Amino acid sequence: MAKARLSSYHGRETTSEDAAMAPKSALGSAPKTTKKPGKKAARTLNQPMGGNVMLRPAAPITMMRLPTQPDARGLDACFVGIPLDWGTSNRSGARFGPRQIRQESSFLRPYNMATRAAPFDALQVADINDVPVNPYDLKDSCRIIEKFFSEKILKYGCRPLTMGGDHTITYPILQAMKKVHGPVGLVHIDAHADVNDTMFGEKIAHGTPFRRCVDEGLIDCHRTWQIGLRGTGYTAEDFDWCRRQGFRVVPAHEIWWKSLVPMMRKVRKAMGKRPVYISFDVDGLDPAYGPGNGSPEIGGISSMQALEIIRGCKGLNVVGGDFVEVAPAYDVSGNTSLYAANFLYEMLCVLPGVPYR
Ligand SMILES: [Mn+2]
Repeated sequence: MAKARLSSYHGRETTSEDAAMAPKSALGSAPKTTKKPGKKAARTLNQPMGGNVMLRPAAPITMMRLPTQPDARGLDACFVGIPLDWGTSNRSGARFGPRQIRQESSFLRPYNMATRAAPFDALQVADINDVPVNPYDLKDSCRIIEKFFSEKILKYGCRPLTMGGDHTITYPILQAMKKVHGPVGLVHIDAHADVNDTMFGEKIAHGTPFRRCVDEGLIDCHRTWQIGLRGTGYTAEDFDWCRRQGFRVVPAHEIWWKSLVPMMRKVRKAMGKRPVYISFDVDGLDPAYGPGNGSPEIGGISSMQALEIIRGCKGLNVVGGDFVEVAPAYDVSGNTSLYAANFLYEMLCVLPGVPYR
């Protein structure tokens, strides 16, 4: 690891006196410089603002209080929001997800105590704000999302971690992904399969994204795992269609009370070295954990199982991920967004290139 150098600390000059005054953990890790193999110039890595530099409930309201920039130039990974909820069928409000997730993320520190991941030691990460979607047109919003991801993120070789937004957004994200990576393997945590052909006659909605992904060859059906499916349905076809495509369907009741570490071993074996995308719908969690969502179903996975799933993706070629359907208005505690922030951080921790110390 390259030697650390004190320098600009998220819009504020950090002096050696600050470093001497503050306990080492207060600054998170000090801003780091690193060299990419074969490149001459060292780069200064962004660090989340520490809790002893600025009180946690205070500004800035960005993911993990990271710096912002308008696109992903120079970044290895980025956080990005999509404030869209006009694809929902029941309770709306996920347009407020990104802002609330950023708000709750102010409590996050840079180092992962459980897994020893230190993502900010080696990756350049920033919050690139929100995609300017069109609230009066879902199809146009999908076009805007695909273009944004292609031209402002993937063009720079950056791996996006997206704050939804309802689940419609995963379809245009994966359209952009296909152009770069081809069909991706998918780790999809959700109460619902989201493979309806149409809803109210419409092809684009939050219950249709993975049907469209199959139609357009955006996902590799034989490397697609749907975990946590449950609830009432119309017919067995709701999930059987997925099985016929080659998806691995893991209904919630089959994993109740179980550690998911063994299942994730199978997931890793199935995924191999090829690109994998993680799409996490908050309603995959039991509503006891994540009540702030638009389509709650009882009997879901626990927060601990969710951690096992994401941490179990370590070693895979994870090219991006999203956490969707957070609708803060149904959760006065803010816990749903706190989960979202933590799970997005955990996704960051399993990206390729993250050191463990
Ligand atoms: Mn969903």
